[in-house]
Amino acid sequence: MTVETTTGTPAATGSCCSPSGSCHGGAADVQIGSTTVYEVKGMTCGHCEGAVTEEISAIPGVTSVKAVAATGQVTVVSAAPLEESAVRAAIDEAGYELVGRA
Ligand SMILES: [Cu+2]
Repeated sequence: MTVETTTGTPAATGSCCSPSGSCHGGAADVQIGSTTVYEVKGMTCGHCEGAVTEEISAIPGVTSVKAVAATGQVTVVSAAPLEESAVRAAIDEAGYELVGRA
């Protein structure tokens, strides 16, 4: 077997996002959308989580909702920052109370 000696392999130092080889200009705003954690009062079980999740999911621009009754925290991912009044209204509609941002 003949060993093919490759001198100066480009891949050794030319990593795509290495400090020297900037391919994205080091932009920090790669992640699209915003994530906000809200504190909700009154959730006690999975049903509560589901009710809150359903109402908040109905807000335009919301892409992901994760409600946790144990902590009372609801993580909302949206394409753009949400109006807190809209979130409050949705939580109120579900039958719970928005305490504020966690
Ligand atoms: Cu419940």
